[in-house]
Amino acid sequence: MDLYAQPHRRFNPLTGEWVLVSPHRALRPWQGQVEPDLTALPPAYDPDCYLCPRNTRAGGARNPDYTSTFVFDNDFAALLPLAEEGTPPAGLDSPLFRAEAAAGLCRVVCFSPRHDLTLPQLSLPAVEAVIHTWAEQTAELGRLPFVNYVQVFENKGAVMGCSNPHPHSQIWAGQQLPNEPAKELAAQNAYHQAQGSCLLCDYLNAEEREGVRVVAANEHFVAVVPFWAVWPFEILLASRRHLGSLTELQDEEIGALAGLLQQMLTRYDNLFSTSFPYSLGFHQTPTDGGDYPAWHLHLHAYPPLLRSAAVKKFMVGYELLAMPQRDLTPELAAQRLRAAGDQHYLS
Ligand code: H2U
Ligand code: ZN
Repeated sequence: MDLYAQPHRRFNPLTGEWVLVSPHRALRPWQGQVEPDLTALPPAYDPDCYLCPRNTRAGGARNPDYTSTFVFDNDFAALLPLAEEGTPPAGLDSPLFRAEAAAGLCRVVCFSPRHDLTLPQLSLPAVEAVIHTWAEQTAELGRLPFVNYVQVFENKGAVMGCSNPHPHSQIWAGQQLPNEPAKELAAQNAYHQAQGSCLLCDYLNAEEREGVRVVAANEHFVAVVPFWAVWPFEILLASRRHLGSLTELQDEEIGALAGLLQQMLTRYDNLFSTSFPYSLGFHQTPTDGGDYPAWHLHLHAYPPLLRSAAVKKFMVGYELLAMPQRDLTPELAAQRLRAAGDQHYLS
């Protein structure tokens, strides 16, 4: 079987799901060169932005004159701390109509006072401050009795449904393990039991030996387009050291993570000379007090763009009804990201 020419499916060992790869469809010409999009560069401060320093938010609260990261409770939180436990209402006690209370807390983390600077454009110390904040929030929220899992994520770009251009991330900390981490927990535990080693430690070693899907790496972290990537330029970034949570990162590792995150996001922006949209987030150990020796801290980045700043991949049709599918091979995607360079196109 030729993985670069023939339709085939690839297995995602982290979720137990398959992706269909159709490389023969991607043989059409690649229009690599694109003009930088300089038309809509935002101002450093926007008086109408809900997240800029000193401005009033949608909920009526006023932001402080912050100078580094700024964290606040989401004014429109999807999870609330006081979920009512107990018997569900009549009719909801059947296996066909299951529901349970879901407590939690949602916060917003502004990266910096600057309305115009995304993660790859901030200084390295500013990105380190963001990672420190994510780790502190994970520790603080994880200690709450009703929080058993802390999801740190950034949703960037209007095309991803991001409602505010001021660079920020979100944290949803909840009572239950959500679907994706739950699948990964089961898969990592099963692999650990069967092989006696860590799935992602073994995977990173194998990827580094092969090299073709590695986008960037440094002393402490490696970023690859995973063998089983679903999104065209999907990236999996993981620590070389086996650790489970952002809270376990040492200062030197935070510096290395900031550097590699900036480098991969710079490559994203350079690819189509645009501020690259994506959803990214960390998968880390649950905070229910249990031991999770098989869990390996990692970050997923899921960007929707396919061929240019304007051409997006849609997860519809076969993907919605059967399984995800891609044309561009992960190996070619990694090659293009390596070729995109690590000097930001706006710098
Ligand atoms: P996005 O990351 O999808 O843009 O969402 C921004 C979040 O910020 C969203 O969850 C919150 C929204 O509820 N928000 C506030 O809490 N206060 C505001 O004044 C504006 C936005
Ligand atoms: Zn702003």
